[in-house]
Amino acid sequence: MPLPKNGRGGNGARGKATDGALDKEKQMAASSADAATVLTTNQGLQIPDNHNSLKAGPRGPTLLEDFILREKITHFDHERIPERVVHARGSAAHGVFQVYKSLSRYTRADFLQNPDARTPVFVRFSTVAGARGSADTVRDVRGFAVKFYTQEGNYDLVGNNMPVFFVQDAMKFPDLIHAVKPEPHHEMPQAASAHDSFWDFASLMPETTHMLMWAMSDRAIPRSLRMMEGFGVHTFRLINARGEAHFVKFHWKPKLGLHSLVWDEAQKIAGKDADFHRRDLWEAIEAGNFPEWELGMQVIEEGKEQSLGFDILDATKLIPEEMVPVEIVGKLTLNRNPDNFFAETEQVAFHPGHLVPGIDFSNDPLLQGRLFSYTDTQISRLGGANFHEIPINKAVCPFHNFQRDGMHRQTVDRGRANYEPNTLGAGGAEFRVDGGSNGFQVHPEPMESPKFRGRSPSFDDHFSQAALFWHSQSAAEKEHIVAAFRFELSKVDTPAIRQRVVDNLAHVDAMLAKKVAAPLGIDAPDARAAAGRAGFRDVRIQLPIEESSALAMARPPGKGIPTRKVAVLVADGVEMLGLRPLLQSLKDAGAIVKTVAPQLGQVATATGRQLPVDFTLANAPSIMFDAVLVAGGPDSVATLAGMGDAVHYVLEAYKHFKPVCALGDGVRLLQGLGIAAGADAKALAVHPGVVLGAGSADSAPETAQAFIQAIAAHRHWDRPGAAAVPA
Ligand code: HDD
Repeated sequence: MPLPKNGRGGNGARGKATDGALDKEKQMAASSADAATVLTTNQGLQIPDNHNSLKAGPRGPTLLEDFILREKITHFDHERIPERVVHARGSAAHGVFQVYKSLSRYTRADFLQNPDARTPVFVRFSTVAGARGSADTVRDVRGFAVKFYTQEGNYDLVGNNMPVFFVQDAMKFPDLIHAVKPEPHHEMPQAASAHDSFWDFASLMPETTHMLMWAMSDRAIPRSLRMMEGFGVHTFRLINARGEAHFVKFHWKPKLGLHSLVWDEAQKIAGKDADFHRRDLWEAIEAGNFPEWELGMQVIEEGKEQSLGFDILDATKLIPEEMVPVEIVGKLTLNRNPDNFFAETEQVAFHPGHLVPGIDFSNDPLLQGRLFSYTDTQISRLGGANFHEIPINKAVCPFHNFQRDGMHRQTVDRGRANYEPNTLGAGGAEFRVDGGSNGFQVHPEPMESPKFRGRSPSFDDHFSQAALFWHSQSAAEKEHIVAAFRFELSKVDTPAIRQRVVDNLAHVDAMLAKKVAAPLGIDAPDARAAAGRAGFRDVRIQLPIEESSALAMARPPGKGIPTRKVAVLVADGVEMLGLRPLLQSLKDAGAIVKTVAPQLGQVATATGRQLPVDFTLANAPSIMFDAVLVAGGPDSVATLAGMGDAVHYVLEAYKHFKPVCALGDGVRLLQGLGIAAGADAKALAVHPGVVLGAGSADSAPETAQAFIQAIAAHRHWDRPGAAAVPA
């Protein structure tokens, strides 16, 4: 490895970021292996027979001397490493990050200076509670961890898709995770918070209330990893070249908009396709539909943070965008799938303490605890202190120090000098690092205070931001939150725990608590009972706003429908005249259109041609799609109308508030299901998100426009009768 030109004052000359995007790819390629042409042992010995062990005769026992068999089995026996204690299930991709303009005003971080510089990144998304093999669409927080391979070292922004956290102090993290993970006596339930121990803990820790609101909201069941926001959560510091500091909160805003699933749908997908999010990310990147996020920053001048009213060191608080706007500063694009899941996605090691000059911590006690945890966990997970040498973790800039040896050391350090200062190193000149203005500089935050084990009183308010979140939601989102609390608490066996949760919720909003409690077989919520319990503090800060639109997912519908998936239900006799131009319009708008039929192969069209079939009704149910289109043609529709699977397909899409479009005779199918009422297409009472088309070539543009608009709106929550459709 080339040594950096270290002079006095640490890292001297280092490459300035220009187009670094390929650096990581090249570096990874240097460690990659292609498919074998001959088979060898790990020592390079060619193996002529990979099917048979060495035996004492054709029917005799296997011989201990079979070193080839032993090497193969031994390696296999050790193929697994411990999964992450949290965030075990994840999916990742490579990409690039670029700032829109220099951020030198705020930070000296090299990768945030030059809009032409492309910094390679590796991003891993994850669920928190489930094991490595658990389902993707469970109700959970999602991890959003970004590793920037900058010319000044790796910078990791290890965030989540929610801007706040359950607890305020790292001291409570192991308790939180023990409580949410499967219960220790029987290891159930998998990847779910809907059980006694989680809600027992949560109900005894009112500081969890704000995050509970997020976790029970639709944010916890994203439609796609590509359609969720990300947050650095903690307050960090940016330091500019003059040493001036600003506090900062980081945001990732998805270019595809913010979208969720419906809870019933999410649960079904978990069974039908446990890899739903992983597959979606993989396929989008393979198809060249590179997901993008914009980086946003809320910047607060040091000294001004006091005026916010709450403590920016408290990770259960966010800064409403109405109080400090989010400045959009750059773009992240994911454009390459990993070559090998284990080598990259599994072995990547993030750490909030992987910093670059110009970015620093705050004193958030949750963040401070994380600074210890991540290296420690990597040592246990990746088997030693040299995990920075694993290709996916390796910095693209030169790195050098006198940390040596240890398990699985890759680097062959040359020479005698493994200490500093020295004169026996390269060139014989004295090598000494003793300060200077290069490299990472500690922000000299003044600090003098007696030691203290406790919480700052400025962390005492647990409800005002939970209430802000609740009041900011749309009517549909509020309903979903109530339903989520009810679902989770109905799985809690101990009535006293259910009671404590709703008593706490009464401090957020009386109506919310009452609605949640109604079907739970417990007493009406009692805010006073909550206030009387140990650990409860009824402290409120006054927020200058009562609602924040950025906290709701409901937004004005976007115009585009890129990568939205549309199922087209067809059977023999399908009428193509109006269908073909409609499908073309959908594809032109960026949608992914798939034909779904009773069987694979082809269906015969009304004119006797062949239409290829992508999926069967059974293997790609409506929950795999964003919208459903029932094609026309009397025979095709008659076949579908007679099939339970097809009828269920349409009803289920309707129940999940998805756009449903029917052409020609397909309209009758919808009428029969009560989704559209009326005698003819013109006189139909059309429900929100239901589009009816004549099925002719002439009417195709109009139908396409209406259907595209309906898909862009994603879900149609104001649809009547959806709840009445059997699940
Ligand atoms: Fe953590 C992993 C995010 C608090 C201890 N955490 C982990 C990952 C993400 C987060 C995204 C997965 C990284 C990957 O993909 O490999 N964690 C957060 C956020 C937190 C947070 C946003 C609060 C704001 N975490 C937190 C605390 C502690 C930890 C308070 C311990 C004191 N987290 C860990 C860990 C993990 C981890 C045990 C498990 C695997 C790993 O680190 O690499 O160290």
